[in-house]
Amino acid sequence: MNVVALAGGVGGAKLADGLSRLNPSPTLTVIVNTGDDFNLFGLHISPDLDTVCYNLAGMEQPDTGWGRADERWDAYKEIQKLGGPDWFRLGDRDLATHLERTRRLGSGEPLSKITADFCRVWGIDPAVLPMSDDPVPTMVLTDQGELAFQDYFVKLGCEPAVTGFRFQGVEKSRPAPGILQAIEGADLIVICPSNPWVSVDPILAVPGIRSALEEKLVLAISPIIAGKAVKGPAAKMYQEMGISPSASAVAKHYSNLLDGIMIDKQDEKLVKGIKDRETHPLKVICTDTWMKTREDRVRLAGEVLDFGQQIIEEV
Ligand code: FO1
Repeated sequence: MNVVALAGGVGGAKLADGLSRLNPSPTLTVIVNTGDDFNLFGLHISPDLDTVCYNLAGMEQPDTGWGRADERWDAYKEIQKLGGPDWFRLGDRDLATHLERTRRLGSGEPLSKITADFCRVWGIDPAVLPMSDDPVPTMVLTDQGELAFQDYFVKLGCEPAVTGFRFQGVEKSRPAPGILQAIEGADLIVICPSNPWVSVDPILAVPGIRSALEEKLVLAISPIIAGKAVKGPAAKMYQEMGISPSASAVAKHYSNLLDGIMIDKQDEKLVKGIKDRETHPLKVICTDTWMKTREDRVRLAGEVLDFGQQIIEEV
């Protein structure tokens, strides 16, 4: 089966990892949000690309889900001593990724090519594609004004109240090479349990991606369980945007793009409402969507493919 997964952040990385470890494994392409990318110390940092890659390579930091396992923090501690910016923690091994990526970007290579080369070195089988080679930084509109994404997310700890989002330059951006072909050839599109507002919407906003997906079988996994986000500010964002956070809100968020949604068994009471809604009723599977262990990732990924297969066979 040809599968394309849309991912950003830790939840997306975990499910992408589960999909890649299935046996038999699908032919997998992971399209990753780069709206979180930013520059620090002159380095180009791509947190979601790195989180996805480190997880696929089995070398992620288990406590946080981002950054490298067995990390050392010598450079970070020295920067702290010098009074430099320490709000964004960059480990020594992780720094090597940013240094080499920045060097290659500086000599004119596209992010997609650099990512593909890194993936080869790290022994990653799936194709990992940044949503675009063009910069599309996410700006968060808040009660404290417009903030660059990492300033909102890490420096201010998602404290400001959100009023909207702007994906800067998105209208002129192009999907990275290989994205439209991968979608075209896909039997199933999986929207991973990533933050709909700031991990998935930036991908969908790149011209050509959403319309290509509309032709396809698309399943999402809700990142909201029992009204709370497994990780990060998704539920807080829904609330601040005047929407009660729930798996139903996630289903509505993706509106006519979806064919089905997987929600957590804690949200069983929402199944009927999503299945029977007047506009665009969806197929729903209720299961344990919380990925605590690597085995959970693979089990959930298997259930996602079974769900897709079931819909393919019904048509
Ligand atoms: N998230 C934090 O909350 N604090 C950090 O210091 C931090 C450092 C960091 C370094 C490298 C990296 O790839 C990711 C890092 N993240 C950090 C996570 C990241 O900024 C966010 O989780 C994503 O951008 C949201 O998906």
